[in-house]
Amino acid sequence: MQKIRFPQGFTWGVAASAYQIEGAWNEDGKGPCIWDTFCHMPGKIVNGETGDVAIDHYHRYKEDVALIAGMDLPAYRFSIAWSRVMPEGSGTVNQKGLDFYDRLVDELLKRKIEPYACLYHFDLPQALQDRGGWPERQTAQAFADYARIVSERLSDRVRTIITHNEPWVTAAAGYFSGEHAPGIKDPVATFKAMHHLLLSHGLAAEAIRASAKKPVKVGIVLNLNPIHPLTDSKRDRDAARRMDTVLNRSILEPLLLGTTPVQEFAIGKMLSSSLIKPGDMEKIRTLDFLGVNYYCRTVAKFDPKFPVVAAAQVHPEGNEYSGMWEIYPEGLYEILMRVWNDYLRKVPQAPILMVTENGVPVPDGLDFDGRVRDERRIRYLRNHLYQVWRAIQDGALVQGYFHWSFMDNFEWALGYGQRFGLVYVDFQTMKRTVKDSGRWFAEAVRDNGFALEGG
Ligand code: IFM
Repeated sequence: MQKIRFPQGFTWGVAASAYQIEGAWNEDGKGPCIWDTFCHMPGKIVNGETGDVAIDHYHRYKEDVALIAGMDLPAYRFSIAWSRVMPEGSGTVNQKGLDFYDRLVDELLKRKIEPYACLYHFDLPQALQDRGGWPERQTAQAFADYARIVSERLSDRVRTIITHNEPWVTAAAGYFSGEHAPGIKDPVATFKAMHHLLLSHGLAAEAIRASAKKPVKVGIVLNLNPIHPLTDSKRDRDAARRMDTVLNRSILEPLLLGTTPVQEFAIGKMLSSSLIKPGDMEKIRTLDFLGVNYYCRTVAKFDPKFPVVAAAQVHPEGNEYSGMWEIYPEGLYEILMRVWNDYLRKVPQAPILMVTENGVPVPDGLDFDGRVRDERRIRYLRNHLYQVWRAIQDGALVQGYFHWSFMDNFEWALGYGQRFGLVYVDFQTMKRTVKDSGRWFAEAVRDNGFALEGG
């Protein structure tokens, strides 16, 4: 039986985000965010569900931190709700909102859990959306002001501050497909939003570093997928290449190389001269930490119906799927190697590279004895962690892995139906139960590895 071990000092953790777990949507001075508005609109979310209460983490954070500690997990990635800290998105600071994150960080540190704080996980203050949202350049400046306020309060204790979680999803799902808040479907707005999200990263990084009380690593977390053509035809290969440009290169290149491939598309060419101001690209190219969120690959075929990319995602028969996506562990190896070889190896000071999300929705339930036997998630974990380990063996300096998610929670437009947690949550009583996968993961963390057999 071969046992694999991760390098010494490898960071193990779990991840979550504010809107998906906190609840308390209008408590202690919090202002509304775009997800509050979106969920309250009929027909947007499965079963009309909302994050109003979510899993009540705002009131139960001590219990939740105790659970993380009980599983001996050394790191926790959480996000801060901008509209809790600044109800209007700019201007007045809500001390009670900041106090919550202060208490959360103290509780984590008390239990020797390293906090990784993310400033933005899809939840723009509604007041800023009312002024145009991410397609407006001023939102990037507002974000930098907010980043400074958080940094002034938390940087004496938080050593890694992440500006954005999945800016590509913020732009594409929020402004292109409209599946996410604010529910807009406009390719021009999407391109603008994408640039301002990246710019806001650069401006925030500057603000954080200038205000930090102690050295802090500033990073970003990206959703990256390998894109595979459905067939070997030139049309499908070109379609996959275009999708790769939009999905992966248009984010990686500005952040790591200071260039952008958006001019490869007519709309990008048309917009970029007015959108990208002198100095923007230099500001964007700044990273101490790069997180990769990996869930699946994308299989693409030529389809002229789709604007911009003329490519569509397909789901070939015979592959393995979860409630949301294809399960394809090898893709994690592929994307890590690509990020390492094509980008990080080429930059003079490579940022720290970690997997910051990876997980699977499984329709878990409590068995008669109160246990959750989620074997499918254990298999998923084993197979994906093996690919992380392989990437490390092949030279990619991957320094950590955070599982998504710690607890079952609100899965955006899909509501509470998709359970991603290592911890089962009864959404009526809010009782938390560590699943079998949670125990398996805790054991792997304690051992810094696991036996390959049984995968
Ligand atoms: O739940 C989300 C998370 O908010 C961002 N990354 C993907 C997860 C699963 O969809």
